[in-house]
Amino acid sequence: MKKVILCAMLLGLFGASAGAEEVTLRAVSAFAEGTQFSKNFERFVEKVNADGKGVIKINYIGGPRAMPPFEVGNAVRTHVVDIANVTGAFFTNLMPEADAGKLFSKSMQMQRKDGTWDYINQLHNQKLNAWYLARQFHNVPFHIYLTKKLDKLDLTGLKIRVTPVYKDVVEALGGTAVTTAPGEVYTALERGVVDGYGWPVLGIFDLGWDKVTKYRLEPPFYSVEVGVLVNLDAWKGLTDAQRKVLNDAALWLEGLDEENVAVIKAEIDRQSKAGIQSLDFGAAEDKRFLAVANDAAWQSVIKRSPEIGPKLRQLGGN
Ligand code: 173
Repeated sequence: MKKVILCAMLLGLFGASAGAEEVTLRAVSAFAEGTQFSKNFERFVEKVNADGKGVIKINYIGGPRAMPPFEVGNAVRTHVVDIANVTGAFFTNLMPEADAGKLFSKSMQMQRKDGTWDYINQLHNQKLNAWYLARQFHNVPFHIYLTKKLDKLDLTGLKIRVTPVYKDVVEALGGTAVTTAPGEVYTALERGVVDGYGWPVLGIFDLGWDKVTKYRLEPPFYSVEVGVLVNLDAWKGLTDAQRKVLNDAALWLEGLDEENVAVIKAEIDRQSKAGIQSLDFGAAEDKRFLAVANDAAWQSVIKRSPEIGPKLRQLGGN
């Protein structure tokens, strides 16, 4: 009996001290360190490490030098890492609906209020074994950039570098889609393997693409989605105090999206100073482009996921 009590006491003590211990999460980013779509995540890591002293710590391993970007989603799923900064377009192989985030341009404050985040989080729980902690860049659109001038809104005969974000719209406009990770875009352009590429309005200077880019096709379309995903087992293993540090920092991170309006203005200016011309075929063609982009994307999501796709569309994607 004494032994049992002693054991229970020891276990109890051990349990208590384990719960009070600082936990360390291993993190990676699908985007290069210090570049546009890693920057705010890196600020988030700093904030967690400052606010979470003695409670929770993030050990940031790095970007694509540490792990190929298209493997990051699977690394979260299988708990090779605990937390990651990654866009859904990089793991549609595991979760066909993952790139639908680009069709939700509502603020995250709204998405958390109206049930959108909740539904998207559940999908990540079920399909990727991940907790959808935060979503960044809802107010940053994409463009197609070109090395050649077009005389009409038609990509026939052109090869365009894509990810699942742009594949459907590029094909709907007659282009040939060539999938590459961001790290291969420069070489593909330089060697003429592609005549253009899809990318957000921000970030083309980070990897030197401005040197091989001549035109930015209008209009801007969709909405960047870069999520912060936590392996679901890791998430469930955290204490309330540890989760609170992450949640508070996640809301703060989402709030950083307010900076994007000014950042976009400055970046467009920088692009034109770098000699990149805006290619615009007028209001009617812009409207047609957006309709084609929107329809092609939803059709593709619904085709890949016939049950969930329509539900996502109903949730107020565009
Ligand atoms: O690689 C990409 O073009 C891509 O899909 C993406 C998604 C979000 C942010 C930046 C790039």
